[in-house]
Amino acid sequence: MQKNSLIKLLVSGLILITASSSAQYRTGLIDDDIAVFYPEDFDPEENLPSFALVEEPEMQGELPSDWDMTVAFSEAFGKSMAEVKIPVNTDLYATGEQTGNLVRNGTTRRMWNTDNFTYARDNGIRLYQSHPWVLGINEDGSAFGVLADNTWQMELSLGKEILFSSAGPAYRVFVIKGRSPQDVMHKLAGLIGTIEMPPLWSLGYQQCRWSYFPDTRVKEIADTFRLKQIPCDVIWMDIHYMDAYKIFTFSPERFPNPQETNSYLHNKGFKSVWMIDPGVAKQEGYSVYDSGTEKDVWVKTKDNKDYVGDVWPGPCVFPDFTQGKVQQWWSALYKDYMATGIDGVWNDMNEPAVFNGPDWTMPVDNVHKGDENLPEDVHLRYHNVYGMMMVKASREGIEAANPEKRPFILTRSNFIGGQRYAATWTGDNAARWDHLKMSIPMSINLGLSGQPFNGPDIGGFAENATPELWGHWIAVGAFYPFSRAHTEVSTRSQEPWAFGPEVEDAARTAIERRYRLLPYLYTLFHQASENGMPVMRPVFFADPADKNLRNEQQAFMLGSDLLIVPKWADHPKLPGGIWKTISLVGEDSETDIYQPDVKLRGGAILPLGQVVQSTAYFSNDSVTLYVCPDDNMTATGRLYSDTGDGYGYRKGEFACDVFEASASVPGMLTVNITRQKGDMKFKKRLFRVGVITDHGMVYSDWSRKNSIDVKIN
Ligand code: MIG
Repeated sequence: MQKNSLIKLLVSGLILITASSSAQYRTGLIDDDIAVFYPEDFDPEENLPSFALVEEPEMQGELPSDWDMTVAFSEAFGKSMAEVKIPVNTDLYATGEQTGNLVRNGTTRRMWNTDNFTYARDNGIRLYQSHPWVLGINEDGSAFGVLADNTWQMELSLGKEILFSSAGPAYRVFVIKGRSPQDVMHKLAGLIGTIEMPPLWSLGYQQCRWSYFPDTRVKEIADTFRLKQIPCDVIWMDIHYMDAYKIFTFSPERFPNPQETNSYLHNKGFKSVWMIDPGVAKQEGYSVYDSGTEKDVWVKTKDNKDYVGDVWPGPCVFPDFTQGKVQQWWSALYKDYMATGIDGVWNDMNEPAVFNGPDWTMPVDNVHKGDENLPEDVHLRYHNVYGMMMVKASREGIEAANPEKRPFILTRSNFIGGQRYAATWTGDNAARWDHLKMSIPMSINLGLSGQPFNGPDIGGFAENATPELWGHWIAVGAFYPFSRAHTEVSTRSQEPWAFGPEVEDAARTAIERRYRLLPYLYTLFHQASENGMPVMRPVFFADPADKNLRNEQQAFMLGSDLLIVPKWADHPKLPGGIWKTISLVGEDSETDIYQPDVKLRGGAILPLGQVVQSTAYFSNDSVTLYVCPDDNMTATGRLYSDTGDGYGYRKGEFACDVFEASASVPGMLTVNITRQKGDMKFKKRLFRVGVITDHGMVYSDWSRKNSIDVKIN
C-alpha cells in the first residue's frame, strides 16, 4: 500500500497541474439550478470516474454571486471535510438506507456498507448501502439537494450545516436548488439516472424464506397459493438450493433438476428468483473458482496475494469488479445459469460481508486492480461500490443471457445511482413492531435517494412474527414498491396461511388490493423510470409548504394520488383538500382491523385492474376508472400500459392514456379518454367509470367509447 500511494502521489501531482489549469474541475454551474463545488486539491485520479453520476457534467458558467449555499472544504484529523451552508429552519431527508425517523435533522450517518443483522451494529447508523445525498425542504416548500460525489468511507452529520467527513482524498460536492422537493428529485435523476422499466411480474407479491427446499417444498408453496387463491407472482430460492453454498451450482439432492422446477412454476404463472453471492468457494476443481483463478480475477491483499475470507462455503475469494475483464467473466457465468429458466437474481452479501474479516468485511488495505477505466486503489475507496459494481456486472450478464427480457436483480448492497442496475430490500430487519413502523420512513427515504424500487422483508426477517404483527405487516406491505415476505432460517413458517384463518383472509385482501392497483402502480414505475420520482412518497409531497406534514412517517403516499394510512397510525397528519376513502376489493377499511385506509385525492382519476392470481394473467383490456372529483367537478389521471416485459415499448409498443373528467351537463360527469402517446393496440378495450359521490360510488356500464358519461345524481 505504501508503495502504491507513493506512486499515486507522484501521478496525482502531475494530474493536479493539468487539472488546475483546466476549466473542467472548477466550481460553477452545470445547469440552471445545479452547482458543483471543487476543492482546490481535487485530484480526478482519486475521485473519477464517478459512480453516482451517469456522465461527467459539463460546465455551463460561473456560480452566480448571490448563490447562498456554498461549500467550504478543509482537512482535519486526517479527514477530508466538506461543509455545506444551508438555509435556517430546513427539514432534511434522504441519506439513503438508514434507520430512525423520516426527518434526519440532528443525526449522524455513516457511509460504510455493512451487513447489519437486526440493524444492531453501530446503533444502526450504517446499513448495507451508501447514499451521500441530502434532500432539504425550506420553510416555504422550496427545496435543495446536496450530493457528495465520493465513494470513500465517509460520515455525514446533519446539523446547522451539512458536514461530510471522508477518510479519502478531497471530493466534489453538487448542490441542487428547486421550486419543490419534486423538482429537486427530477434534477437528481438528471445526474444519477433512473431505474430501467422493470418486468411487470416484479411488481407482484413475492414469497421467500431462508430457504424453501427441496424442490418439492417449493412446488407445494406455489400450489398452496393457487389453492387458497392468494395472488402471488414469485417464489424465491435462498442459499440452500446451492451445492454446498457454491454459487452457480445446484444441490443434486435438493434441486436435482432446476429446469424442471422452473417450468413447473412457470406453468402455474410463477416466476423464480435465485440467490447469487459474491464469495466464491476456494476449491480446486470447482469451475467458477478454477476459471476465475486462471483469469486472475480475485481481489488482492496488500501483499498482492488472493484475499481469502470466510463466508457460507468456508474460505472464499472475491471477484475484483473494478476490472473490465472480471466484469465480463462474471457476466458470462449467468449464461448457463439463466438457461435453467431462472427469471430473476438475488445478489446478497455484497457489502461484501466476510465472517472472519475486520469489521465483518475485507481489510480496507486490500487492493482492487482496476484497468484503463478505473484506477487501481484500496478497498477503502471501493468498498461502498463493491455491491454496485457486482450488480452492474450481474445485470449485463443477465441481459446478455436473455436479451428479449427485462432483467430483475435484487441487491442488498448498493450506492447512490445503483438503482440503474438493481432493486433493493432493506436487509435483515426483525419481526418487531418498531421495525414495521420504521420500514415506512426507511422506504420513503430510499425513494428520496433515487431508489424507488425498494421494500423491507414483510413480517420481519429475524425472530418469529406473531399472527397480529404479520397481519398488520402484510396489510401495509402490499403497498411497498417491492412487496416480498421473507424470514430467517430457523423461524416459524411465515406464509400468508401460516398464522390461521383470520390472518390468511387479511393477507388475501391485502394482496388482492395490490393486484387491483397494478395499472396505477405500473404507471408510477414508468414515471420513476422516466423522471426519478419515487413510487412511495412522504405525505408532505402533497403540500410541501405545509410544515405540519413534514414529519409524518406513519401514513405515506403512492404516487401523487393515493394516501395509505395504516390502521395503527396514531393521529397521522394528513394533507388538506379532498381525500376520499376508497374500497378496492370490497373491503371496508373503517371496520377492518388490518387494512389501511386508502384515500384518493380530489381531482384524481385512478385506473384499476381486475384481481388476478399472477401478473401472468394480467391485462389492461378492462380498466375501471375511479374518479374523485375536485370542487369544480373535474379530475384527471393517466395510465401507462405495455406488454409487461421485453423492449417493445422502446419501439412504440406502449400506450399512455390520459383521462379527463368534467361535468358539462348538470348531474352528469363525462370522462374523456385520450391516447397521448404510444401505438400499442388492444384486442378490445373496455373502460368503466366509478365516481365517488356523497351518496357512494356511482358506476357507468363497461364501454368501448372514449367518452363515458355517468349520471351522478
Ligand atoms: O448471512 O442467504 O439478508 O435475506 O436470507 C445471511 C441467507 C445471508 C442474508 C440476507 C437474507 C438471506 C440470508 N443472507
